[in-house]
Amino acid sequence: ERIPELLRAMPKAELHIHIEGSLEPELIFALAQRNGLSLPYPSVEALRSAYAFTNLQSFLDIYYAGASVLLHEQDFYDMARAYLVRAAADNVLHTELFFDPQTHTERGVAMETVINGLHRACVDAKTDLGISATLILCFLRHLSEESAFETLEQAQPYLDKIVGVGLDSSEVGNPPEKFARVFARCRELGLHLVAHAGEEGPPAYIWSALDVLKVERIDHGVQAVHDAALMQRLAQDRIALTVCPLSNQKLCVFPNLTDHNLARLLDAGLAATVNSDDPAYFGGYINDNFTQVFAATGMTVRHAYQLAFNSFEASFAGNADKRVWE
Ligand code: ES4
Ligand code: ZN
Repeated sequence: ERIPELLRAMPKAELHIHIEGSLEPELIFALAQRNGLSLPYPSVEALRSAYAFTNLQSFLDIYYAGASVLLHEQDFYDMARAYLVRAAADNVLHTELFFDPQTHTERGVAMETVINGLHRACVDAKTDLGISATLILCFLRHLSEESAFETLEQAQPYLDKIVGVGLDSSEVGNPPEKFARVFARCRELGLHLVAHAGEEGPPAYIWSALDVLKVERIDHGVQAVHDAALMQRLAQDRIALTVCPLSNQKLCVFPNLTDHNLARLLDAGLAATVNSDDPAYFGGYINDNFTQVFAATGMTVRHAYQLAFNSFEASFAGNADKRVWE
């Protein structure tokens, strides 16, 4: 009664949301119709009922298929706008949106189309929703280093519209080392760096995200509990983990939400945060992630305060925004 209300009303930052993963089935169908595309599902209900996943790859296959309805700048705007309206309703004050340009450029959609649509939604959100929103370009780790470099090249004219870069998609078999040179170049360009690591992959991938890629935050990172020295490193350096409880449950990282290790990470002094990952696919937005993981694991008001604090501390928002939040 009291804790769910606190969790909903609490100001928060969302740092791990794939904007393509916010595409609801209704919007997928509306965009398909608007763009004259036919989908391999007869209805919204049929598409939603296909959302039963056994691991990360089984989700990614359907997630990339859903994103194929995005063709025009307005499509990217409408997708981001819908998410930002929803986030504002959850008392999100600041958010950093991941986007996967290679999913679109490989289909012939221009980088300019993707970034301009998403960026315009971010600008409008500040004005009429009072929410600050920035963009993080993610490289798809199942594709080559060469493709990542080509993507960075295509994004070069728009770097003023991007706060950082990330690394996502199929983790196991695609270790951080594969992108060492791309991340070194991004670092020289002054971009912030994050990477998915330790979602399904081993603690070794978290170590190399930190020491080879030199990332500032780890996306997921829940496998860190299997390595005591890594836990100490993450706590000591206050490396944030952007944890996504419902994602972990739906992709069978933790078979049951009651098994989730979020409280254990916080109690070990790690800077964990709560995020929605792909809310249209995993059954909930950020407040659903908060209320469900708290209910399942018996977390406390102190945990809630710590998670809200961590989200702002770990954000890449500038000092101007941070002063307003104080
Ligand atoms: C993702 Cl849950 C997850 N993991 C890795 N890559 C992703 N892209 C979108 N969602
Ligand atoms: Zn993710």
